[in-house]
Parts: sequence; structure tokens; C-alpha cells
Amino acid sequence: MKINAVNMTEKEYLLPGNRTCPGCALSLAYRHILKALEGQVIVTVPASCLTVLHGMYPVTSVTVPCVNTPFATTAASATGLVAGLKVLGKEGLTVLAIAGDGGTHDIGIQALSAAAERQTDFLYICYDNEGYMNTGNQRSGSTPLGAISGTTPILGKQQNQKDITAIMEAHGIPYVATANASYPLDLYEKVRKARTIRGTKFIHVFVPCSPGWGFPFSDTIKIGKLAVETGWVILYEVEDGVFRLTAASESIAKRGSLRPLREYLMEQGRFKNITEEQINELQGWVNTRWKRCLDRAVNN
Ligand SMILES: Cc1ncc(C[n+]2csc(CCOP(=O)(O)OP(=O)(O)O)c2C)c(N)n1
Repeated sequence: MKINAVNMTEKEYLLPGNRTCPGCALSLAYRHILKALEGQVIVTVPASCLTVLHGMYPVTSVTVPCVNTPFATTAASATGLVAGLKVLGKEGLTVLAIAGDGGTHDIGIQALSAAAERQTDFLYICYDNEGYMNTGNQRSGSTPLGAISGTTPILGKQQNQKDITAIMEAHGIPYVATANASYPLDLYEKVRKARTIRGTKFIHVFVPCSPGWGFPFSDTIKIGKLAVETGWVILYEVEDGVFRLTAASESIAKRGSLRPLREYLMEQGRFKNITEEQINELQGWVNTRWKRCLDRAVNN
């Protein structure tokens, strides 16, 4: 059955009044992730904006059990939870490891890589706000070329981001996907699918960050959509090696063309000092990735 806003699970697992910033895309994404898991989940999460969202003991804004784990150990902690559930003979629960880009692209990558290589049966979600946002926007392995951050304050970052979804796909795991908080139904469907697959599943969720990126908090959804319309983010899934474009990326592929990346960059204060050369470099990167995805979509 096609999921839509009407037939989606009504129950809420993220309660109103959490501690995220106004216009937080993570809040929106997490709401739909938890809905898709219908409470049948144990979450493990390292220090991040998500721990801020969860709240400080003894109060919390979520209704699901959660382990707070040290930064480098999210996937190791998930491995332990999977083993513990097996010993207890509990079936039907999803172990969800969820971390920011700092906790995934950089600090947690060795534990994640090792767990994926072992094909541990859990769902890993990286929500990507392209920086270490909870501690004041330090640059991460996902911060784009030319973006100003707390640790690249004037000229902006001099390297581009790493493609974590491609890295995870190279582990040969049964399911990888990209998603975006501006397309919650696509995200919901992907989490629902990942729930049914055994082995390591990885979903990358793009979450624009108003205070960190320098756009009005009322524009979060617009920025997320612009990212897809310009090809900065490509929505797809790879299930058992079969590649498929989804949602708006699938429509753009059918209709024809991406909007210029410049339109996306110019909406954000973090790119105020980006050079023409850097814009061209990023546009070239987008074009190459988009072409590769179109080729894969046709060949599958
Ligand atoms: C070992 C360790 N180093 C540093 C910190 C401080 N710290 C807490 S949250 C955080 C940023 C996390 O960034 P990211 O994973 O991208 O998540 P976000 O804050 O963007 O949600 C840092 C550096 C810590 N808690 N533990």
C-alpha cells in the first residue's frame, strides 16, 4: 500500500515540546523514523543534537528506550544490543543506531565499518547536518567545500565532503538509502523497508540546520527541497545491489534537469565567502554524481 499522510501510523513516539532549535529538520526526520518503527525499537545514540532532543534524565521527549553511548561506539553498542536481545530470545525489535555526521563520517566510522563487515542485524541512520552542530558548528567530514564553520571561520572549508553512503554501499550490505527531512514520506517508506531486511542497513538522512547554515528557520523545508532540486542531495536506495532513484530525484530524472547549484548555495550564510572557482568545482562534483546515478538507474 502506498504510504501517505492519511494512512501513516497515527501514534506519536516523539512528544511535543522537545529541546531542538526552531525549524530543526532532525526533529521532523526523527518523528517519522520513530513512526515507521512503531515503538518496536531500542535506540542507541552518541552525544549530538539528538541527545539534546531526547532530553536530560529524568525527563525525556521520546517514548522509546534509548542507550546513550560514547561517541566512537554507536555501532559497537548496537552490536551489544543485538547480542543481548538474542540471548533473551526477544524477536521483532529493531536496534536503531543513530548519530550525526560527526559521529558517523568521522568518529564512529571504524565501529560502523566493523559491524557492517560482520553483517550485524541493525539499522544505522546517519542524520547529516554537515557539521558538529551541538557543540557550535565545527567542521566535519561532511562539511562542504567553501562552507564557513566554527573551525573554518573566514575562508570556509578547503575540502569537500566524503560520500558516506557510497562508503557504506561498498561494504556489500543488503540495504543503503539516502533520505531528506523535506521528504518525510520517502524517509518513512525507507525505514519501513529497512525494518524488514536482515543484516546491516544504512540510511543517510539530510537535515538542514538553520543556525549552523545561516538561513531563516522558516526555510528548512525549502532548503531541503532545493538540495534535491539542484542535485546536492540525490534520493535513492540500493537494495541487494539494485539501484533505484526515489521521490523527487526520480521525477527530476524523468523530467529532465537539475537547477543550478548556485541557487542552493546562495540561500545560506555559510557560503557567503565561497569563490567562483569553488562553486564551479562543487557544480562539477554534483554533475558527475548525478550522471553516475542516472546511468545506474537506467542499467538496473
Ligand atoms: C569523545 C568526545 N569528544 C567530544 C565530545 C563533545 N561533543 C558532544 S556532541 C559533539 C558534536 C556531535 O556532532 P555530530 O555527530 O555531527 O552531531 P550533531 O551535534 O551535529 O547533532 C561533540 C564534539 C564528546 N561528547 N565526546
